[in-house]
Amino acid sequence: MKKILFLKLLIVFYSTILCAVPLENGLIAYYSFNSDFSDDFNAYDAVGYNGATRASTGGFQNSGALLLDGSDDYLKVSNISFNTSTGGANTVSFWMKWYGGASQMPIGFYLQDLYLCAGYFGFNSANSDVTGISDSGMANQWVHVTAVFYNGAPSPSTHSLYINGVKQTIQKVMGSTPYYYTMPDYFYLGTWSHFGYYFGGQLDEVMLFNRALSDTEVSHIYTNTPIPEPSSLMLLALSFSCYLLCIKFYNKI
Ligand SMILES: [Ca+2]
Ligand SMILES: [Ca+2]
Repeated sequence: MKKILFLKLLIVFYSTILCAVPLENGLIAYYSFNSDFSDDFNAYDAVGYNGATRASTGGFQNSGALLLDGSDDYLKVSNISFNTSTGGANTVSFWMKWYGGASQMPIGFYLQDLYLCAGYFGFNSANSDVTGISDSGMANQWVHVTAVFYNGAPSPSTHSLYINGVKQTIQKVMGSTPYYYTMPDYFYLGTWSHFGYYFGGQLDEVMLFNRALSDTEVSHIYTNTPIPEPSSLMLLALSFSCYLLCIKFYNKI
């Protein structure tokens, strides 16, 4: 009886720890903007330009967010490794408070980006194109965005866009035939490789993954806590050590 109770407690304890483990499979970089522009998961720290700053409140759990003026502010991250394999994909996830300005890019890579233009929001590939949705209801409020960039030209059959955790029905709503560009080894927040189209508003909890996320994973990110600080990762390591010790102890009961 004593053994069974102990085993049950052990299972509950370890299950709790495991459930607290966030989504880290394929995570490349994570920016909480809670104190600066550093990468909270890896070492791909961002550099701000032209006055890019932080809002001390706002964003996820009012923890502070990136603030861009819509005139020339942007952030750049260099020497980052995206998935460039055939059939592969990269995913970006973030909270966005867009101030409603025309023709703006919250995130851009080479000539592929997310574009707010002419009443639409979605994937752009430098051909005056948008594969996406209406931007109705998106201005001046916090909206959670997840975009899956498949390694190919933007298409409703390969790319995915989620708003507040819900997969959207995207279509080519603007422009000519989308192009495909290989993912570069950098990205921008607030513009793209050719500059301009500066985003005015706030961004928070920016996460980049080197794979396509599932619907369930996107929902998890939307509703769940952010990636833990290193201290939480240490807690996980300690819990595993505890687990091993408990097993040793259990064998002596
Ligand atoms: Ca934050
Ligand atoms: Ca500025």
